[in-house]
Amino acid sequence: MPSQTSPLARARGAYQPKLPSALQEFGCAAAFAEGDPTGSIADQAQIRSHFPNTYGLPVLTFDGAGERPTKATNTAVILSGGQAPGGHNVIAGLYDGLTGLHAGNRLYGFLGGPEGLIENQYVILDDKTIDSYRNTGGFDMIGSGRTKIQTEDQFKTVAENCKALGITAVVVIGGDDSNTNACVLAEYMAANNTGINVIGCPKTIDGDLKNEWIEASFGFDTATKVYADLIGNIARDSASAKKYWHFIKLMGRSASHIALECALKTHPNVTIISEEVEEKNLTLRAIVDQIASVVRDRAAISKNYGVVLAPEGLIEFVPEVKLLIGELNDILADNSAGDPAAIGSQLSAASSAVFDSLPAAVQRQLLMDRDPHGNVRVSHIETDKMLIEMVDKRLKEWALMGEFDGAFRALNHFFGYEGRCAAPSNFDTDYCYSLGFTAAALIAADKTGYIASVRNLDRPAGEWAAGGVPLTMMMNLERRHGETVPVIQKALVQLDNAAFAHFEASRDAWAINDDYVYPGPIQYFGPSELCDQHTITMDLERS
Ligand code: FBP
Repeated sequence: MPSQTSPLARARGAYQPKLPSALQEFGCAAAFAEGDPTGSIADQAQIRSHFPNTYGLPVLTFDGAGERPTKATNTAVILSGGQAPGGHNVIAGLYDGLTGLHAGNRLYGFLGGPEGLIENQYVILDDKTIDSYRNTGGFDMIGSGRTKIQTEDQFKTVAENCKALGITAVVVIGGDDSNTNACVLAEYMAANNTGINVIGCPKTIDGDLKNEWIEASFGFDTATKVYADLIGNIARDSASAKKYWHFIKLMGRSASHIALECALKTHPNVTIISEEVEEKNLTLRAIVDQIASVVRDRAAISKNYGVVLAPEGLIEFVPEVKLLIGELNDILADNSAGDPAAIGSQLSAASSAVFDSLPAAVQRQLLMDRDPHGNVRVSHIETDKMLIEMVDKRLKEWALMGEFDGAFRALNHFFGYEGRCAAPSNFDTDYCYSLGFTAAALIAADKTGYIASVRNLDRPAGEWAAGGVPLTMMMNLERRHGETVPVIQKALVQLDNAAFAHFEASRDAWAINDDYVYPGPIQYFGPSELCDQHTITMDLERS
C-alpha cells in the first residue's frame, strides 16, 4: 500500500456502497428462484457436448432468505485480464458477504490472475487489507493476468492447490475470455467430482460482456466518464485554438461501445463505429473518404479543426483487413511473431495486396504475437496515426484537383490505459460491491458454472435484482489460434439499437457544427443528478 493517500481516496474510503434491497435485508443466505433450463445462444449441440455437467442450468433470481451455513468454508478469488474500475469492490462485496454468512469463512486472493492459481501464489484477505482498498480503482490488491488455464496438468494443479487449502469455490472476475475460462474450469471441477464450484463476475471496460441478463460489465461506466472528460477538454482546446484536428483512438478491443458512448457524451465531428463499417462493407478507402469529406466541408466554412474518434479495433472490422487477419491468425497459430518480408507468400493474393497497402508500422503491429486467448493486440495498432496519414494523403489528392484548399494539421491521441484504474464512479462502486455480494450468495447456495448477475441497473440500486446466469448460455463456437472452440460471444454494437440510432440521427449536425459537450470530471459527491448518472447507452437502450 502507498504510504500516503489523497484526500479524495480518504473520503471515498468512507463511502458505503448501495446494495439491492433483497441483499441488504437477507445478506448472502439466499434462496434463488429457478427459471427454465437454458441453452447456449448458438451451436447448442456442440456446446452441450463440451460442457455435459454444466450445460442447461436454469437462470437464478434471488428471492428471499435461505439457510445460513453452519460450517465455515474457504473461497478463492482472482482478477483476470485487463484492469477495470471497481474490481476491488467486487472483492470487498465478496468478502463482506462471505464473512457475514459465517465469521470463520476465509477468502484467498490468488496473485497475478489465473497464473496465481496454477503457481499457488496467494494471500489470505483480512479486514485490514480489504478496508484499505474499499472503493478504490486498480487491481493492485492481488494483481491480474491473462494466463489461460488450458492444459490437463494445469487444471489438475489448480484443483490440487485448492483442495490443499480446503477451498470449495473459486470466483473469477473477468471479461468474456476469462469467463470462458471460468466455464471450462467449472466443467472440469464438476466432471472430476472435486467439490469445487466456480462463479464468474462480469468485468471489462470494453462493455462487450452484456446480454439480456448481464446489462453492463463493470468498469465501462467509469472508463467512459474518464475518456469523455478528456475528449471534452480536447474538443474545447480545438475550438479555442482553431488549428488542429485531433484523432483519438479509444480502447475497447473489438467492440465500439466505448467510442459510441463517448460520442454520445461529447458530440465529436466524426466517430467511426467498427460494427457499422462491417455491416456496410466499408473499405479503408471509404472510411478515409468519409473523414476527409468532413475535414473538407469544415474547411469550406473556415473551420480547420475538429475531433475524430476511432475505436481501437476498427481495422479488424474493415472487411478486406478482417480476411487478412483471419489468414494471419492461422499462419501465426503457434503464437509467435511473424516476419513481414516472409508473410506475403503465405497469404492469398487478395490479402497479400491488402497487407502491402498498409503502412509499415501497421503491418508490423498485425504480425505481433496474439494474446493467450488468440486475440490480435489491437491496443498496439496505431489506427489513429494510420488514419491521419491516409486522410492527409487523400486531402493532398483533392487539393491537386482543386477540391480542397484548407489546412490539415493533425494530432493523435490514444485513451485507454488512462481510464482502466480510475477511482470507480458511484455506479461502478455500488454495482461491483453488489456483484461481489451476489457471488457470495451463489457460493452459499452451492452453485457452479454461473456468472453473477445484477439487473435493472437503470433503476436506483435498492431496486436492482440479483441472481446468476449459466455461463454456457452465453457461448458459441469461434475460431481461435486456428481452431474452432467454445467461447462466450462478444456483444458488439447493434445498429438497430437506440444508442446507435441516436448517434446516427445526430452525427451530420455534429460534423459541421461545434456542438461539443464538455462532461467534466467524474463527480463522487454532490447532487444525485451529477453523481449517479448512468451511461447514455444504458439510458437509451433501456428507455
Ligand atoms: P479485458 O477484455 O480483459 O477486460 O481487457 C480489456 C482491454 O482494456 C482492451 O480494451 C484492450 O485492448 C486490452 O485490454 C489491452 O490489453 P493489455 O492490458 O494486455 O495491454
